Amino acid sequence: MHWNRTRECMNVVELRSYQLTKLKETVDRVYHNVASYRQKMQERGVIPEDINSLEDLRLLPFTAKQDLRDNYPYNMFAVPLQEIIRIHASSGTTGKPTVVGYTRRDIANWAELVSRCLTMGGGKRDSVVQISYGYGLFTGGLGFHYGAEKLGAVVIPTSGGNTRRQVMLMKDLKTEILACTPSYALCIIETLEAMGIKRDDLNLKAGIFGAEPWTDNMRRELEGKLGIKALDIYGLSEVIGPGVACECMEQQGLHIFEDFFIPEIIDPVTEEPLSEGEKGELVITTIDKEGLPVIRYRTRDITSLSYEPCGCGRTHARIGKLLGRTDDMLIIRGVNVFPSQIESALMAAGDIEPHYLIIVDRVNNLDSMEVLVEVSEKLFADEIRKLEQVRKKIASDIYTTLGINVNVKLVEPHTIERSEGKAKRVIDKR
Ligand code: DLL
Repeated sequence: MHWNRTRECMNVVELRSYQLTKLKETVDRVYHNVASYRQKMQERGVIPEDINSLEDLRLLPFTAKQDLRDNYPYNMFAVPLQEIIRIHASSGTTGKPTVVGYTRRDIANWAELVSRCLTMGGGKRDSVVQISYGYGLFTGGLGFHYGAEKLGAVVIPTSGGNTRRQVMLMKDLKTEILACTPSYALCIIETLEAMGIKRDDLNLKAGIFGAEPWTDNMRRELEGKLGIKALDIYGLSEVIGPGVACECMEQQGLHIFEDFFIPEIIDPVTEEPLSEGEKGELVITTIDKEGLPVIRYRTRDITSLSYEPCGCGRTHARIGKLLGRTDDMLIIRGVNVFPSQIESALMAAGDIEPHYLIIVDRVNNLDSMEVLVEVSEKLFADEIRKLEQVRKKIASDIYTTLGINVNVKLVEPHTIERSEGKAKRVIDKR
């Protein structure tokens, strides 16, 4: 099933030529309409006429979140404000948020992209879609909303939170597709259990989970507990929001919609391009955006690219499941660790609940990592010896996969804070 076969299954030669045409238009537009792009290009001695092949993309300067901050709020918009009909903002942890703007056409294109993602999850005109991503400045809720409406689905805009009510509606209204963060899906699962609702009492078929890293092991947990196919969706506000890339039913990586975005993978330190399959920082150029086009935007997200044909028939390249953000990478006694790697090791250990918290500190000038993990009610009631065995096994599994010693602490069920949106899994006290 495809939402837009012409575009999603485009012959690759045609796709490249289409991309080049759109890239040239975009570069020309930002050069003339956005002072900071013009200035950066001038510093590099590049003019729009220099872009004559897709490889010429490399001549262009990178764009970083800092550029958006420096031009806060509107200076990177490529159209006058009268053409902007929507603003979203990404939740910066410090300082001002990053403000992004959409024209009417951008909103329509975004809906097209999210409709494609929902279709990947089996969504159809008569599907009941519950949107439990937060509505508001965050792009998750409204991004999904317009996509699901465009699909023609029955849209239930519950937003995040009020989980018991959320679950009641899910059951009564026979929700088939659930859209939320994977950590909120965990919270929903717990609430289902607390309310005595079994997965067979529900009508759920698929979950479209994203906005934060999650592992294949977590996927198995969510699929098993909800009896669904769980698909990964990726996106970021600066590029458009959810719908930059999404998994199809093959679950072998996320198709990045190449008729709208050109992906590159670079070494985050040297900024040199990496080849297919190599892990590095994802860089995205938008080629069909009016309000806020971005040129070689450094996402800080770590993944790899694959141009192998996919069983689903879509011709768009795929990015691997995201490992995490460069800024979330922890350096523990010289070893680079992503929280997702800890998640993988934990979930493989068995006997634990999928709720954990990583605490990093410096003790006597040495980095220390403590991992708090909830154990099942059953195990918690067990004898200390059994608990100690589980604890040791987890620590040794983490040592085997990551080569670092961590202090694993088993905690009582329901003691780690639950999340309705993006989970905060790391506390770095250093
Ligand atoms: O999180 C957009 C979104 C909403 C995506 C709903 C998917 C579903 P921001 O708040 O700007 O936008 O955060 C973007 O979140 O750079 C990644 O670091 C992270 N992220 C998003 N999707 C995934 C994913 C939305 N599937 C930042 N896997 C991105 C891992 C993800 N990380």
